[in-house]
Amino acid sequence: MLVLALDLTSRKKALEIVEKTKDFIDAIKVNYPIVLSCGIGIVKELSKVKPVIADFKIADIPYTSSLIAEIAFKNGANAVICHGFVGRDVLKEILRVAENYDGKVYVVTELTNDGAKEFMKPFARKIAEIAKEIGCHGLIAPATKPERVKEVREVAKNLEILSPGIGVQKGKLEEIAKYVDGIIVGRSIYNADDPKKAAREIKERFRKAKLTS
Ligand code: BMP
Repeated sequence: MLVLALDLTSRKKALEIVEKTKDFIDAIKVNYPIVLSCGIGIVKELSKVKPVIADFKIADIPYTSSLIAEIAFKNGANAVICHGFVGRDVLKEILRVAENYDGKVYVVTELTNDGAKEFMKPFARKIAEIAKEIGCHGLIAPATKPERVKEVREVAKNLEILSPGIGVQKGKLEEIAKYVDGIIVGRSIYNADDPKKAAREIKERFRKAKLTS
């Protein structure tokens, strides 16, 4: 699975990129840049082309988190991404909303950036355990830290794992492929001279890496 991280602020450019890459991507991940620039309506628009993962990294009290999830699903998102460090009451509330829409909930265990080791790393394993225990659908784990993805896979068992950080952030696709179900890629695709070719090549690299791992 190749998820396109569509962190663009222009609706026109975003739709162009999706049109060019749609044969090679399996889902579109939207984050604050596109939704704050183009409005929540962009989710419905994109969902007509591919399933949309609303990456709002929800991290609030249960009530507010449930409102955010509700807005995402009501507007056509297939899945939401939330932070795990907020604890199980928040995750359960988001799951409750997701069930009403047959939607999925992905939980971030630890971010790809270096600074994540300061606070997130010590809790990543526990977050994965809780997400699994309460029935979340998947986890987001960092391609920049293959040993962390390996550990998350051990805990997650059959839970879906999506991994961002390939390309500009120098994540190690070949090393993480065997542990993950999908990769999330943004700039290496939408900033490429030929986004279609870039998406095709990354998808092929991932497929090969999975086959040989
Ligand atoms: P890029 O391939 O351009 O680096 O984009 C990565 C995408 O994945 C961005 O949307 C970013 O917000 C997201 N992401 C990440 O990079 N690291 C994480 O740990 C979690 C993310 O969701």
